[in-house]
Parts: sequence; C-alpha cells; structure tokens
Amino acid sequence: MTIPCFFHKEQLLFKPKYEWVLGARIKHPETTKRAESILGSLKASPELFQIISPESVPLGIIKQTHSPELLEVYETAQRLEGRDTFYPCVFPQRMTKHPNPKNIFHAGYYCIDSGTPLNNQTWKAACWSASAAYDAADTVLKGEANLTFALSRPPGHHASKDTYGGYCYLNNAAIAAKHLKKKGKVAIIDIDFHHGNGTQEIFYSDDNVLFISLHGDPDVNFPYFCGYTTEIGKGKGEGYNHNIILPERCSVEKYISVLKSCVIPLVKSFNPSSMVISAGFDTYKEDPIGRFALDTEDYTKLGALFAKSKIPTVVCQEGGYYTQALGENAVCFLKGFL
Ligand code: Q9C
Ligand code: ZN
Repeated sequence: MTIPCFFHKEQLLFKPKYEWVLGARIKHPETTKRAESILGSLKASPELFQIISPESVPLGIIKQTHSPELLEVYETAQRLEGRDTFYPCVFPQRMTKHPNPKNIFHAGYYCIDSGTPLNNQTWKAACWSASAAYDAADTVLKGEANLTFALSRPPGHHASKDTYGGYCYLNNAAIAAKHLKKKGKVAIIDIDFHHGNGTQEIFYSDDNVLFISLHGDPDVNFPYFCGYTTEIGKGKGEGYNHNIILPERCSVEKYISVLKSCVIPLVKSFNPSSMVISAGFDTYKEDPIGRFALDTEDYTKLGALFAKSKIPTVVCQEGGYYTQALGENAVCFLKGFL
C-alpha cells in the first residue's frame, strides 16, 4: 500500500519574488523550491508514495468556501501584465463603503498583509493547490485510502472566506474538510507554526467541524490579532474551536505532551469520521520564520501519534520555509503513520 500524494505541476507557475517585512524588502520565503524539496523526498521512496496529478476542482466547490468577491480579485489579478506583481499597500478604512474587486488597487481590502503578492499566475497555482487538497479528500471520502497527502502550494490556512494573506489564497484544508463533511464530522488539527486564522473563521460557527490550532504566541507572531485561547467558537460552534499557544523554542517533548493531554482527547471525544491535518513544517528548529525547535525525526513521532487515533486522514501541506529539510520533514511525518 502506497500513500496517494496529490500535486499538479502548474502549482509551480507562481513565483513570488519578494515580500515586505517591517518596511524591508526580503526574498520571498514561499518559493517553488519548497514544493520541489517535498517532491524530491517523496520520489526517493516510490514504494511508499504515489504521486498523482489532481483533476481541476470545480469552481462551485471553491465557492462553497470563498466569497465571489475574493475570487473576483484573483480574476482581476489574472489581467495584470506578465511582469507585474501587485502588493497591496493601502488597507481598508473602518468605514470603507465601496470595495471593488475589479480594481486591483482595491486588493488591499481583501488582504491581511503585505507578504502575499498577486500576479497573473496566482489564480492558476492556487486553484491547482486547492485541487490537490480536494482530490486528497475525495480519495479518503471514497474509502480508497486511509491516508492521503496534498502537496498544496501555495498554502491555505491563512485565507478566510473573503480574505487572503500569509502566502495563502484559497483555504485548501477547508476545501478538503467541506468535502469530507459529506460523510460526517471532521476534525482539523493545524500544526503549522502560525495560527490557522482562515480555517478558524470558516468553521467558527460549525459544530460539525472541530478546529484545533497549535501555534506561536500571536502577540509576537503572524497573524497577530487572533489565535488566542479565548476564541472558542460561536453559536452552535461554541466549544468546537481551540487555540493552543506554545512557548518560543518549543521542544518535541512539550509538543507531544500537549498533543497527548489535550489535542488527542478532544479529537477522541468529538469522534469525527475523518481528520484533516494542516501540516506546516515551520515548527522546524532552523525555520527562518517559525520559532519552535522541532527536529526532522520528531515529525515521525507526531505522525505516529496522530495515526494511533485510526481516523481516516488528509494531510494538507501548509508552511515550512527551510527548504533544505522541508522534504525530509514532510516525508518523516507521513512515515510516522505507517
Ligand atoms: N518575518 C504560512 O506559514 N510573514 N504563512 C511573516 C516574518 C507572514 C506564513 C514575516 C508569514 C506567513 C502558511
Ligand atoms: Zn506557518
């Protein structure tokens, strides 16, 4: 039995060159090298991983997760000149009345940061990234595999229904979870270093989707403003959203103890029919953006722990920016399930 891994080569068409961090222009961390690193490591074990090119996800499916306005911003960006990249530098005023998704200068209305550029390749790459997640979910939904991997890039967990940012355009994990929901309750565990604000928002009032995010302190880390423990869901969804803040340089011992004492018991009592793991490897000790201290072999331990729950699982790639180790980290995590 091999693990079906979904990836489309057009995900590589989008190449953000730089981003703005506190006024400085830096090389963009979300490079195509990331996906290539993971692909390389998957291909090194053909007896374990089968790489499959996804079908294109129907627009109607994407619209179940995202607003027409947000998608129209991406359509507008497709009309940019080949060499042009748009970085919003004006953000909404509290009383903004006339956002126009057809006007690229209004993109800032739909955007949460200055690190997430738009060009005429963004939509295509984001769509294929979402397609990988959707097909990974579909394979689990049909019972054809108990574990699938979506090599989603660009990542997704910072994108909400109507906003993009944090290198994310379409919420791949949410699209996967909505599909899996057709057969019962879904638990989404977000182990990226950053809080999964987009996913949280999408399912905030949903009592059929349990969302748990483990992340660095939002006082001092992206996406700021949210990811606090007081955010517990609302309406019917109250009690189905959990944020867990972990300390700087968090070790694997600490990480595992929180998984065992808190995350796994919550998942067990929720009793979902499937699980989506938003797997970011920016928790790695050398990551240029994340501030935890996990090591490559630690990801095997995490994978093994999740596998013990015996819940059909879609692993969806999120962040991870130390490209030299990213492929090995992802593969070690998946191997932990075997
Ligand atoms: N100097 C994901 O991991 N910029 N997104 C941080 C830090 C935003 C990360 C700048 C980081 C977003 C999917
Ligand atoms: Zn991240």
